[in-house]
Amino acid sequence: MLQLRYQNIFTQVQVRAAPDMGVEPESTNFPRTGEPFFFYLLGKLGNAQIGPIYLGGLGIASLLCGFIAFEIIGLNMWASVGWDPVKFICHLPWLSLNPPPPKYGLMILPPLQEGGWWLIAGFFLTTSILLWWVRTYRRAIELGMGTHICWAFASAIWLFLVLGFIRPILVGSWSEAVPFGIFPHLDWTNNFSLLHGNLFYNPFHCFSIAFLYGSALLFAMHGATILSVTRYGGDRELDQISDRGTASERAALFWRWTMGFNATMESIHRWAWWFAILTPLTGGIGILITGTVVDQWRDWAVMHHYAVPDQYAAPSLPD
Ligand code: 07D
Ligand code: 07D
Repeated sequence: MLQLRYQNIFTQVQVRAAPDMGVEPESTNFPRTGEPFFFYLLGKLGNAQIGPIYLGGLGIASLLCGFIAFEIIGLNMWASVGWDPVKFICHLPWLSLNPPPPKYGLMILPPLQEGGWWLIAGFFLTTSILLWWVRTYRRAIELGMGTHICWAFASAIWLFLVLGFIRPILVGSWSEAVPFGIFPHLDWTNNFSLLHGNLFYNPFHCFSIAFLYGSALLFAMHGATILSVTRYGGDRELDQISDRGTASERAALFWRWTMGFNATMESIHRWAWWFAILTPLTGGIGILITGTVVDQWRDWAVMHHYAVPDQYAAPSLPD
């Protein structure tokens, strides 16, 4: 038994038992579907049991809208290479479905080939994401859980809405929104920064980066800490919150020794939650104020004395 535990370094021992159906929620509008089954290799990554899954009306509506958006994007991309299947596969990362050009402003339905399809796909993608959000909220309530996960997801949706909906409306043109496409959306990101005088000088981009890096660091520290005290029962994190045991004592002591301060078994999760949430939350603020409140970030930074004015000036040549 002990040997098995150390062989499976990525997960705990896999226990073979009857599938666990989980708690029965008080009311559901659909029965849960599908017989649970076991997948050995997935058990190496997490739980080997797949299902039962509960989709419900919201889940089905969301998947349907997501599928429509995905199809519109995919078919437009395929059409853009003359319906050649080989080109479609080979060029996929570079293919794009673009928003309407600036001349159409915020027109509700410009010609389909000039951004109309982008608007329709955007509508279905946004509906799909919002419906999925409601689903997460409803499932959490149904299970008697807090709604922390839903609010974290809402923070990502905030950035998504700012990028593709709220900011384009504020500046009066869909053309400002992000295209659908793998590399095209990276080009958009680069161009956005260039057009607005280098996003690095936008303090909210700085906040977002600090929280992003901070999230990665906190996640690594927390994951590593828990794994390192698992032998003392530290992986039963909730038990350690309500009844601090030797695992949390050791973990806390480690961080007090190495950096002078320790989070608690509970507060580390609040730290992680806030860092993750603040990444897109501050990011969304940064994008929202770009081109609306501040147009050129480097100029703004020079004005506020945290950039030097002549950094990019051409060197003066001798006569
Ligand atoms: C690991 C969870 C799983 C999610 C995955 C992504 C799709 C897109 C494509 C229909 C961490 C699934 C991908 C559903 C399918 C089409 C055309 C999450 C994990 C595996 N980006 N971005 C990527 C999205 C923006 C930026 C990758 C989405 C902004 C940079 C992937 C959005 C800006 C880089 C992707 C979005 C921006 C990426 C990997 C929405 C500024 C990369 C994502 C809805 C924030 C990286 C080639 C990942 C890359 C990358 C998806 C928005 C910048 C395709 C869905 C406009 C600089 N982005 N992105 O793992 O390799 O996320 O690009 O807002 O370097 Mg992006
Ligand atoms: C995209 C939230 C939306 C996603 C949702 C999920 C599906 C389905 C399917 C799972 C990510 C939808 C889900 C559709 C999934 C399956 C199957 C969150 C998203 C709702 N930057 N930059 C950021 C850095 C530069 C630029 C944030 C670093 C340059 C722009 C982040 C560097 C230029 C924007 C960040 C760097 C530039 C950003 C994103 C370094 C380009 C944004 C945070 C080291 C040359 C975005 C304020 C996030 C933002 C953003 C990091 C450089 C441009 C912290 C580390 C100077 C235009 N950048 N960046 O959570 O918020 O994204 O900015 O150089 O819009 Mg940046």
